Amino acid sequence: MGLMEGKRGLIFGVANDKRIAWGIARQLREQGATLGFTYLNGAVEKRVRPLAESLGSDLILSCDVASDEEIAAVFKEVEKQWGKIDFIVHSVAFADRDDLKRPFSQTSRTGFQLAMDISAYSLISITNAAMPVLKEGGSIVALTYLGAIRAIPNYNVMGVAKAALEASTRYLAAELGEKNIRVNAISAGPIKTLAASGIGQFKEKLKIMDERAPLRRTVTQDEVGKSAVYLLSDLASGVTGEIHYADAGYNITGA
Ligand code: NAD
Ligand code: 0WE
Repeated sequence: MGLMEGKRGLIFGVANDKRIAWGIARQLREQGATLGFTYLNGAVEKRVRPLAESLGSDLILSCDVASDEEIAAVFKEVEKQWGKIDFIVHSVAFADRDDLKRPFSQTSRTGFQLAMDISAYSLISITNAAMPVLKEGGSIVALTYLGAIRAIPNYNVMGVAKAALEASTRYLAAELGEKNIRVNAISAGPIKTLAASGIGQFKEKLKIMDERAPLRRTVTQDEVGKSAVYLLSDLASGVTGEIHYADAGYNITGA
């Protein structure tokens, strides 16, 4: 019997089959979870719908996490269709591309606000809106990156947003523990096929990581997915407020 048998949950941030959220979805499904998906907009929907359906999902909803109204509408619909849920995956991040290139000190006020809003505040808003459907407790997992705690070249304003996301994970965990809601984050190592691969010398960095990380390689989407299964399942029933490194050990040696 699967570790997630009888559990239902929602995944924010599947855009295509290369993404971390998709590795997580696959692993959750393999363990018997029933999945719902949200997508950013119509352009993304075209790719997400067939993927979601291939995992037997029929709850596929539009949600721009910049909008509290859209987030509320998602959980209204979830309540209508499912009544309650057991887990949520937050796999959403966005910063202005220029802010991942120019010197960090030149980050604009609006660029800072955008990165913070989409990449960090959205976890708080989603958690708050989910409270009515997390009736019997639950588990929430967000995706973060080492740039939250180290100054990684070019990660810039995203690092600041991830620091806020990690702190939010701890504050939410502290508050919601009494309702048996656990909140954790997975700090994933850099993954080869990503939107950010266009960013300065990323390929070269990945190669160096392959040589220096303890496992002498990068992690895969499915390995991050297996960590998510652990944190979302009853295996981690005593774990909350944790930043879990699924990164082939890269955080301990640097790369
Ligand atoms: P990705 O760019 O595909 O993921 C970002 C997702 O956020 C996309 O699905 C996009 O549609 C969605 N999104 C952006 N703005 C949105 C909005 N306003 N409303 C709703 N959705 C919105 O790339 P990914 O690499 O799979 O990243 C997923 C998560 O993992 C992110 O939080 C990222 O920071 C984190 N992460 C990625 C890596 C990596 O190397 N790829 C490493 C560590 C952590
Ligand atoms: O969190 C991320 C990237 C998230 C991201 C990616 C983009 C590209 C497209 C946020 N906003 C945007 N905006 C866009 O317009 N990662 C952990 C992957 C990543 O991004 C980097 C990295 C790594 C690793 C950027 C610079 C240096 C390293």
